[in-house]
Amino acid sequence: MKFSRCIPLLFALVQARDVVHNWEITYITTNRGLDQPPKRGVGVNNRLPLPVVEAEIGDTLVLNVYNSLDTPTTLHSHGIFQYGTNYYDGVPMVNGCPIAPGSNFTYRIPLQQSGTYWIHGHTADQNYDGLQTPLIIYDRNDPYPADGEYLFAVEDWWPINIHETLEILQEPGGLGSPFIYPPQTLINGEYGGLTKPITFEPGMTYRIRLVSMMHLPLWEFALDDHELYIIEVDGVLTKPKPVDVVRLAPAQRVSVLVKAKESVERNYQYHITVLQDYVPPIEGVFPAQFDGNVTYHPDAYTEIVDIIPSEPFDDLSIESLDYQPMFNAERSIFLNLTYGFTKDDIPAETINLISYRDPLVPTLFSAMTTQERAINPITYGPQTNTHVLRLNEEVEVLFWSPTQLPHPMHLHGHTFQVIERGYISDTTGEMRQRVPSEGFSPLMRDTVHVQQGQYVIVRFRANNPGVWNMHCHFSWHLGLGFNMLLVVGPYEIQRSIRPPQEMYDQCRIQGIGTFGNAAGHNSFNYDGAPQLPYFRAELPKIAQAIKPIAEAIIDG
Ligand SMILES: *[C@@H]1O[C@H](CO)[C@@H](O)[C@H](O)[C@H]1NC(C)=O
Ligand SMILES: *[C@@H]1O[C@H](CO)[C@@H](O)[C@H](O)[C@H]1NC(C)=O
Ligand SMILES: *[C@@H]1O[C@H](CO)[C@@H](O)[C@H](O)[C@H]1NC(C)=O
Ligand SMILES: [Cu+2]
Repeated sequence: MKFSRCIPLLFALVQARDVVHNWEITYITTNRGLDQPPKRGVGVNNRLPLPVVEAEIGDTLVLNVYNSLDTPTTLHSHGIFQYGTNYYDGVPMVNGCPIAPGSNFTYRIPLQQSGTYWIHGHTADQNYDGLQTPLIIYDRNDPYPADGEYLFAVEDWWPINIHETLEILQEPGGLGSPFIYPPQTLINGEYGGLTKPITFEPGMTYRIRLVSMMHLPLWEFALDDHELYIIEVDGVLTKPKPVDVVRLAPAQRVSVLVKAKESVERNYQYHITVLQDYVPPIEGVFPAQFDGNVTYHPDAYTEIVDIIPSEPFDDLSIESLDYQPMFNAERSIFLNLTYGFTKDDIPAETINLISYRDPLVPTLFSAMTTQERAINPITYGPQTNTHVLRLNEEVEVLFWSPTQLPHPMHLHGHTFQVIERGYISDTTGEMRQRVPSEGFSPLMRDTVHVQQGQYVIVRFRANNPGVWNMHCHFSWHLGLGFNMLLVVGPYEIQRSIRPPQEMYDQCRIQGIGTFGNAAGHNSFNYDGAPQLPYFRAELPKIAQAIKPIAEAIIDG
């Protein structure tokens, strides 16, 4: 993959087609060209990074996967609604069975949205070890045409793999810290410090796509002395919003339009800054700044600025382009985002003190096969934290983050409106920010960053029959159980969702049941289902443990 690409827009009429990728998912031992020991990563066709996937709206994305790993795998197309194709959403034991080692599976995904997405592994956090890539869906009738575009996909690469990381995080008492093996930043698959120039031609308009494939830190994009206009957030077109800087949490995407200057007298710089917010300071890692040139003319003088803007992303001041007033709150769901310790003092991430565990039967199959019991959340087991929603119900979710850790919360199969943000400690409500309730089209997105000590309210219409995950997109947190399920329209699922035979074959070869409740029974009987770990009172220990280690790294 090239560091940055300039794609002339083609206005030729092309028929909807299959965009086919043949991916053998393989282990690959690499340090990604970084000053780090190599680790065993997960790549495709013995390569990392994966190729960027490009398609047009209306195309069908065909991913022919062969699993060469010694463990199951899946691919999730993040932000793609999968309307009618819930079984291709790629969460193992939720949307179906994973792809067994040594076997094939084909995802056939009709692309009904345009914009900036990404594909990533959703089994055992394989994305943490490299299995992830941008997915760009063009629209030849895009209301924001550009003369060219550039892509910046940014990820953190850790020198130990996800299993080793989770082992450290699960040390009794929460005393382990993966920060003793600090990551490096990759931009478009290469070391961030290799920032390459991008070229601007006078008078042209460029679209810059920003994709956060990070597992932990936030980052920002700025371009000196040029105005950036946000036009897309998480695949949703917005009214143009001028900003100096764009901040992205893990799993978020933003496109900006930039108008090039009329003259070639000067060159400029763009900046990708990895923030040191809620992570310990580690020299050259958190924070880190990568500057690249914006070249108008090879001989022109490059303007170097001292101050690079930095600011939070103001979801509440941006409007979606298609007018959709605030949804109602026919149902409110309160989610306390905390962590706890099991009786053995093992840290676990929780939502309402429930730490997610896979059911024995994939939840989609439970919804399909339990008749009228499918509307009862306990059918899906106590450990999946399932809420059952009526089709087209308008739902409000309050994400409450009382700890010292923020959470980028992602909902599958839908976008939600960001309605309100505030501080948990703000008992008077003075610092509350809320969108206007009339004449405003709240920003819709699929991943919202809930900052430490804050709450965020979102609303959405549950218009997509299927089983959908809602989880934190920090890979560490997801790996420690920070996950829950929404079953939307169980009767509509029973009527309309038909997984392909290939999916049933996968279940069969792995001995996974496709009938009954979370425990595979055709009644309210949960014998054999995973049980909830018991939690003793939560203490914000993890963040405290990180601090002395971080200080030692800086001093040493
Ligand atoms: C998987 O698909 C490839 C390509 O179509 C084929 O060559 C191979 O035999 C298949 N493997 C299995 C185990 O079905
Ligand atoms: C950016 O431009 C400056 C000034 O022309 C030059 O010194 C520097 O090497 C360039 N950096 C990169 C990464 O191309
Ligand atoms: C959220 O969970 C924490 C930890 O269990 C608890 O101390 C706090 O009271 C809960 N907050 C609410 C509003 O339920
Ligand atoms: Cu989290």
